[in-house]
Formats: sequence, structure tokens, C-alpha cells
Amino acid sequence: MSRLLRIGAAQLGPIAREETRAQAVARMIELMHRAHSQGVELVVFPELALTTFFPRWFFEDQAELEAFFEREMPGPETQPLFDTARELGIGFYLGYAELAWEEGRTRHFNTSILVDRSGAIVGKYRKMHLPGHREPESWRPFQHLEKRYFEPGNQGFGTWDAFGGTMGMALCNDRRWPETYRMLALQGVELMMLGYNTPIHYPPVPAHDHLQGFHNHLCMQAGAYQNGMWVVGVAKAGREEGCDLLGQSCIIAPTGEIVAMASTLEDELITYQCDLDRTREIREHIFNFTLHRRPETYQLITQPG
Ligand code: ING
Repeated sequence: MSRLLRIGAAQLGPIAREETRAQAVARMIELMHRAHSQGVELVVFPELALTTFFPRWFFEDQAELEAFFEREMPGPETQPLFDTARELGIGFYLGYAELAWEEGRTRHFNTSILVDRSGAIVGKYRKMHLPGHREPESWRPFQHLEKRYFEPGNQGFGTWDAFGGTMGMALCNDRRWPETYRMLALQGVELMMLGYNTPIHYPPVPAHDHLQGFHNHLCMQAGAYQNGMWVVGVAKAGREEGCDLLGQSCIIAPTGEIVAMASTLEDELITYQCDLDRTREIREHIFNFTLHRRPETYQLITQPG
């Protein structure tokens, strides 16, 4: 039995601060056409894929900050992505900054959506693990103000039946936390997709800068293997506004093997035909949760820190 899904990981190179959404969308549409020519059914784009990674700066002016957010999805500038999805019969994952109105107030989330091959939004995820800091810290060569600009996700770890399987989404820092993968695997997710913007330089611990690539793959390969799921990680890469961002977008099998990886720091498409049934050789054996897991002994994991 094989349930085959050809995935395209569409890495983006730098997006300049002055680059318009239309320009970013045009780059993504080019990658969708390239994906279509290779038989891809689902394209995964990076986190915050419509703009430069703006949390690297401190904005005092709220309007200037909110210019990086989407008030509607699709909106006029992103509609061409949805039109292309329908025209080519290709679904996509898109990371973006969401400005929402909920419970009588404006909300700000680091969000991703899953769009099916008809161009319909079938799922939305809001980043659960926000890295960085809340107040600007002048000692840093650049800021990482996600804790200031976004609220933690309030919709939990969702799953969606689409593309012939059970899909899960995550965003960037989420991939470093084993709980992310386990929460999705316990709900039957067979393929988890995520975008990331990862600076090579980590100001709090510069001694780890040379380990960013290793840590990136370590987390996703472990998550894939320990949960028997496909993991697709897609970078916004390259030197963006003076900040070097990690590339090495990849597609990882449930065995933990990297089966495809980007080799540039630019717009690049890598593809792989994922057999969703290959999750079974892990989930039914070495990590058969029913047979082997001991959740009654793990309470510490969910107790507040
Ligand atoms: N970026 C980074 C990430 O988790 C980071 C933050 C960078 C953490 C380097 C640790 C080391 O990949 C986002 N956007 O979460």
C-alpha cells in the first residue's frame, strides 16, 4: 500500500525590507510553476514569507509595525497565489503575519495556512513557541522581538485531513520543541510542514553560531524519527537586511533520513515523492505508542514550569 504525495519545499532567498508583497508573491508563483512542471501536489513556503523578517527591528510606531501584517487572507496582493493554486491544481503552506480582530480587540499572530488544490484554505495554525524577547535590547546586533510583536498561538496543535493524509503545521521555533511533534503524532499526523527564519548568529550564545545548521536538522530529524512522520522544513535564507539566515531547507522521512535538501541560499525548489504509508514502519513498531509509551509516568512534562 502506498499513498504517494509529491511535496515541493520552496525555499526563498532574502526578502528586502522595501520589497513589495507583489514582488514576493511573484517569486512564489514562479516556484509554483516550477513545482507544477515536476508534478508537485503541495508546495511549502517559509515562515513570514510575504515580507522581510521584521522582528529583527524595534518599531515604536504601531502603524509602521502593522504594515508587515495581513488584515485579510487572501487579500488583493495574495489572491494571485490562490488563483495559481486553483489553476495548477497545487496546494500550498504559507507563513505570514496575521492581524485579526477577535474577542473585541486586535490580535497579532505568527501564522501559517494550508491551502488545498482548489485554492481553498483548509487549515490555519498560529505559532505556539515564540522565541526572542519582548523589550528591545541594545546590546544585540539585531533584535528578535517575536515576543513583543506576536501573541502565542491560541488554537493549539491542529491537524487536517487533506492531500490524502493527515497533515500538521508548525512554525520555526516550534521545531526545536519535542512536544510539537508528539502533539501532532498523537493526533495521527503523517506529514508536518513548517517554515523558518533562523539567523546564523544567536546573540545570547554566539559560541553556537556554527551549530545552527546541525541543530536545525537535529531537531527535525529527531522529531520525524521519534514520531514516525514526514517533516518538511523550509527556510527564508541568505543575507537579508544584513542578517545571515540559515538555508538547508529539507524533506525528512519518518526514518529520520534527509531525502532532499536545498544547496543554495536563494529561491530554490526541492521535491520528493513522499509515501505517507512509510509512517507505519515506525508507528507500528519501534515507536508503537500503544505498545511502548508510558504516559502515566510522564506527568512532569505537562506540569507548569
Ligand atoms: N527563529 C529562530 C528559530 O527558532 C532562533 C530563533 C535562532 C532560536 C537561532 C535559536 C537559535 O529558528 C524563529 N523565527 O523562531
